[in-house]
Amino acid sequence: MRLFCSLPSPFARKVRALAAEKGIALELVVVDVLDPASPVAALNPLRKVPCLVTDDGEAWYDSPVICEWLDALPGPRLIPGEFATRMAVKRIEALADGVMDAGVAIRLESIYAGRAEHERSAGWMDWQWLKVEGGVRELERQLGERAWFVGDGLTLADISVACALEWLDFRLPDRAWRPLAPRLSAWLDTAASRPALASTGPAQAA
Ligand SMILES: N[C@@H](CCC(=O)N[C@@H](CS)C(=O)NCC(=O)O)C(=O)O
Repeated sequence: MRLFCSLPSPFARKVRALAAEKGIALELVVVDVLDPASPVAALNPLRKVPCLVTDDGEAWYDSPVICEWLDALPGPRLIPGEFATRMAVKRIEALADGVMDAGVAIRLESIYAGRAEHERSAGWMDWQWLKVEGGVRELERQLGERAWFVGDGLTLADISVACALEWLDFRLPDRAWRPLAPRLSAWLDTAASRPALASTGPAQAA
């Protein structure tokens, strides 16, 4: 199976970390999504990574769908089967994905080559940051004093949150989220040391 990705992408990292937890080997195909000639355009009409191409040539996107696909393969389940628990995991995943979406929007606003410097909007970036702050505060509330977001072990919820927060540290270091969420900040330092996360970290992509 081939995973079209960029190495710093937090969405692709979710998939890579979930696969690592399950012991699934993925062949990584690193692409530049902002290149109009990127091979991803022929696989995902939205021109985004990650995109998983399975051995039968089928292309799967986006990251929640790919995670479901991979989680159905043998190995520890990271998306619980029981409905209420499953939905709790999916909601945390959605919150983490929303934080990533807003963070990536800030990043693209500041680097997209098709935009002149005077076209970049500080107001738009601040609007996106409000979403990051809201998401981070809610994640802090949802975590509470627990070690895991849902239940008593690792799920896709924990992987998603760790990928979102480490990406913020990596790409948007001047916008501090940690003072907003001290418990989450401490939790991340432990969670990120897990081998599947440590081996896929954004700093390794730099
Ligand atoms: N909802 C998508 C979001 C993926 C996404 O935004 N990926 C970024 C890279 S981190 C991308 O490919 N951006 C290219 C673009 O927006 O043109 C997912 O969960 O996979």
